[in-house]
Parts: sequence; C-alpha cells; structure tokens
Amino acid sequence: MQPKVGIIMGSRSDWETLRAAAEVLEQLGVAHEVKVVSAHRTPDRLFEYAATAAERGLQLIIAGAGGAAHLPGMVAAKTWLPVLGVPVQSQALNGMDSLLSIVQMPKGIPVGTLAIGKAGAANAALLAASMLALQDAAVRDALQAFRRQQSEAVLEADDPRVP
Ligand code: RP5
Repeated sequence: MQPKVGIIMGSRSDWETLRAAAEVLEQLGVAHEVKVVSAHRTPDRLFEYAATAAERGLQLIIAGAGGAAHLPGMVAAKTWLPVLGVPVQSQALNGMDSLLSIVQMPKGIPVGTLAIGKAGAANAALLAASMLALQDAAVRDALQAFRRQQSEAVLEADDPRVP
C-alpha cells in the first residue's frame, strides 16, 4: 500500500521511541514508511526526503529527534506537508533539549510538537490519523473504534486495587 505517513528519526537509537508511533498507525491501518534521516549526519538525504515527500504521495510526516533536534524543523522548511515533531528523551537533559529545539520554531515554518518520548510518539500518530480522517472514512472509523476501546478499558478497570 502507498504510504500516507512518513515516520523519520535522527538515529536508529530513536526507534525505541518512534516505534510507538508506528504501532499506533499499524493498529489504525494507516500505511506508513519508516526511515532514519539525520539532519546532521545525512543532510543531503534529509533535503531529498523532504523535497520529494509530497510528490511520492505522503500526506504528512512524523519526525523524531533528540538533543540538538533539528530534523523536524529542517524537514518542515523543505516541504509544505504538515510535520509533527516528537522530542526524543535524551540522556543528558531528559529531552528538554529536544523539546525546546523542536517547539521553538521561527514564525512562518511550523512544527506541531508533541510531548517528550513514547507518549508524544503515540500521540503524533493519533494526531496524524485525525488529520487523515478528515478525508478518509476508514481511518475515521478506526480512530473512533480506538477511542471507544480506550474508554471501555478505563471503565472496566476503574478500581485501582484490583489487578
Ligand atoms: C540525534 O542525536 C538523534 O535524533 C538521537 O536522538 C541523538 C543521538 O543519536 P545517536 O548518537 O544515538 O546516534 O541526532
């Protein structure tokens, strides 16, 4: 199936975090691709990936990076597609460096920035699905089913003393 969402990350070491985004898209039946694209180590690949993303049929990009996390912002600068940024939890500064690098974009080039770590990665996928659901009834149904199941799971296990 033609991927609709591109999940990219600055390093293979980010996969433990971005895996959460891929799993959610898998669960919702959203076709996606996964690539390591480093802003610093493979800048030419980053430019090529971003510049050709729309013509290859991608509808939005989830970009995760840690530390001096320039990947989401630089990708956003080279494509008109929506870019969702996931700050990876870095060892030195616990992801505060990643968060501030991604969220503080200059006016004119936005990156929709999610929470630090796996919760942010999962939510990036859910937000991507919400955006696709505007035009795609199958994704809308899958997203609504996900929400229903999530609510039911909480309601069915509402006594925290019961394992
Ligand atoms: C960033 O540097 C990556 O996004 C990663 O979070 C961080 C560390 O990368 P590795 O040294 O583990 O490859 O570019």
